Amino acid sequence: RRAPPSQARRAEVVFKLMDGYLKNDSVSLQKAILDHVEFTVARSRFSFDDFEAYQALSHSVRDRLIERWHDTHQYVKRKDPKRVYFLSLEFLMGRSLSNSIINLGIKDQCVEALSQLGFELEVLAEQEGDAALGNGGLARLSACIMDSLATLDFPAWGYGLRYQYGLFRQVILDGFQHEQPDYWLNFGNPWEIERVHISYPVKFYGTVEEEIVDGKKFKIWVPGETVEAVAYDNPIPGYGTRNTINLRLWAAKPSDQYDMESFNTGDYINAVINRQKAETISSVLYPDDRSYQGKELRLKQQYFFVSASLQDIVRRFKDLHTNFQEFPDKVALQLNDTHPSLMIAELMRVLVDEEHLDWNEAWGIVGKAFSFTTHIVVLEGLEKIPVDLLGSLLPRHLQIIYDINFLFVEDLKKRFGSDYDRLSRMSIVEEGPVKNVRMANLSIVSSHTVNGVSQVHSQILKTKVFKDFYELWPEKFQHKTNGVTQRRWIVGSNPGLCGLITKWLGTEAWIRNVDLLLGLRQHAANPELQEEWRMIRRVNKKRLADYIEAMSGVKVCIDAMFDVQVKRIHEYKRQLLNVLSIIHRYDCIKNMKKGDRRKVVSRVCLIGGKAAPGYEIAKKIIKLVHVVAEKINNDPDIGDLLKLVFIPDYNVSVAELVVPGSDLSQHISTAGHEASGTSSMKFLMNGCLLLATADGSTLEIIEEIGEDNLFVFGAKLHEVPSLRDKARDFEVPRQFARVVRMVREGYFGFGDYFESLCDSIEGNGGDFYLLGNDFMSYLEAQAAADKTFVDQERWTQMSILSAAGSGRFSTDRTVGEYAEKTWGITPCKCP
Ligand code: CJB
Repeated sequence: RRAPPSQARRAEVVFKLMDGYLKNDSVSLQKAILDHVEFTVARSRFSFDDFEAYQALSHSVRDRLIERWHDTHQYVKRKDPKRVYFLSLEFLMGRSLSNSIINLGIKDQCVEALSQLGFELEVLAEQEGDAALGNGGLARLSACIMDSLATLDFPAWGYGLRYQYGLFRQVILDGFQHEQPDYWLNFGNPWEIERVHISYPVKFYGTVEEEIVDGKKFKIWVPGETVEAVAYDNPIPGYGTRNTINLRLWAAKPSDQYDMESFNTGDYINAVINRQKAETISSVLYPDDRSYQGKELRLKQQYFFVSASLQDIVRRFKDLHTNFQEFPDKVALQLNDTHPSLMIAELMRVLVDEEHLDWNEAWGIVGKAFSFTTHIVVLEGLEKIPVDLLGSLLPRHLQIIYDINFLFVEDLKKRFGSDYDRLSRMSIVEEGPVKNVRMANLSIVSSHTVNGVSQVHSQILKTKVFKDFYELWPEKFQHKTNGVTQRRWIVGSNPGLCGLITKWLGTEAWIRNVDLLLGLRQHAANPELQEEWRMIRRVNKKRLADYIEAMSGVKVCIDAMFDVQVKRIHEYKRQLLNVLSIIHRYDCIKNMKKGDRRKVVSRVCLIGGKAAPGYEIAKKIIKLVHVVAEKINNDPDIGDLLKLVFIPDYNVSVAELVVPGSDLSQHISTAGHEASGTSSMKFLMNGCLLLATADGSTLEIIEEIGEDNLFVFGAKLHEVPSLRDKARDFEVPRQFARVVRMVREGYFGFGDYFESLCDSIEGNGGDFYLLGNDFMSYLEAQAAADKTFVDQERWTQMSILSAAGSGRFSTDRTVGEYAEKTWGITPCKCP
């Protein structure tokens, strides 16, 4: 056999053949598209439809991403800086085509290349389905963070799971939510690269045994089942830089490793079928964003993700290093909530059982590597794993967690003596009828930093949820206010506003340096800017109105105020408060003298969001929106004064249409319940005014743009506990009692069905979320919004000031803070 050519010889050949990088002029792009039509999509160059054109364009764009992605990897590998690994079980990426084209800076060329072939970029972009591998805020935040990490040139990786079924499709039948599977890979996914050669075995079940190596005892885990994790890579391009980072998602495949026995039993067909079951591990995303406790499959998903990611990270580390003491100098492991927190026990297992480090040495490394972000505000929301379940699926990990806890509690005893209440609150293992591992406690004990996702959330963590831990380790606690990326949420989804901002700031630099948006403040009262601003907003409203009509059949007038609440349906987010106020508005209009109606500000109320499949109350809220909408929209007496429309199947790409077209958006959670909230930031960037409670990141928005520039209402955080205590004696306002009665008594039909919903806000000891209490101040805020809307100059000025003040809420700022204060990483820009 001939010897393979040396690297240098191969490079020589490649360079001789290569004509530089792929070109980005429109002719080169056109040729690339046609080649992909013919050879990738396997259709004739002379005849292909929109979907095939989308596929070919996506592959052409992907080729360009891959070049940059390779270069970034090679460069970062050579430089070997400390890298951050962002570990999240959920990424809500949405569509990739437009975002990639924008970040590569090739939009105009693509438009031109396509137009000569008879296609429109916007139409092709619509062909793409959403990658909805996440539930809500936490998952979308992960996606925005990836965009900022790439744009700011940070050496970073994202790790997640490649679910075959993303978040369910919401179908509304007769006003009720039904869940349909989202088999998003049906038509292929041009944005991922399958890496069949990058795969790792992941073990489950089995027993723990001892082995002796060089006279020392070590534990070894003998697994009962092994599945294979295969990597799927998703290049994430930065904007205005060549840096393109990787989001590696794992898919489960059957393993060949321990299969012989099952195939030798003679039942070949069943053996094949059983093997195939391995794939179920990564098959479906859990659709409830708050509770999956005690589910074996969920725990399997978590460990599958953790084990594969850590094997990959350790392999990369060992490529260049032999001494594990250097691990924390090269690796920052970011836990996005507790979902990946099993990695703590896994890293201990790898270091102690496989690498044969001392426990203390290993524990020192773990403590320097991990940082932990929690997105939960209330103690009851924290994740727990039943000890029995953990012990059967991951016997060695349970031992390790017990050992970590033993040493931790021993330390606590030295410090707090016999304060057993405190010890039992802080213990990683919760005693009780069902013993649980408290994943947040494990994460805090093992991480060097812990943070909340807004200022007030971080404060609540210190004073309530993790008070004991804060008293023990005040230096561990940090705060990092969330953000969103302006690349997707202005440049991509609101090109009109993007152009206008660039024109008035005289530069595009704000797309990378979003603080420059502050420059808009000085022009906020300028009538010329105001006029242009309103025109852009009108075009966006028209686009949204067309969508509403196409989807619901309801014609809406774009002169009306578009008033929007889109987010997951939760009692604490109080969509019910919104519906009740809409009923009140309807009732008031009905009871008005005809002449007075001229003063009514027309509203189009839009509500959208998914309810977790098992969340009955949330599903009833969706039905209520529908019955109320049915009544109002078909009342000839009301006409354009009020419309209510439910936006079905709310997702990232629907948000891209809704956000730029909204006048007013509502963020009305009971104070103390929204950790941060990020959709408010997208609306803010787009110049939509906020109607909000003083909760989560809204408090910081108020600080930034001033209370005069949004509509704030409702109980304050410090008032909530005493209001709850007094709830039984609280006399609800008659307006509130009246609208609840209308629902209860069947004014909109389905009275019986809504009884439990009404009880949740009126029953004995009910109204935990204080709807009755906040109702009047909510109506006042609504009235203030109406009054301001009539004064379009004032409204537009507030709108401009909102966008101008939104820079602080970019993930560029968030990520910069994490890099400096938590991860200890610096940019590594690929030349
Ligand atoms: N959040 O989306 C989720 N899922 C959870 O399981 C817990 C919290 C949300 O995370 C967002 C990102 O930090 C926050 O903005 C939001 O307030 C929180 O509810």
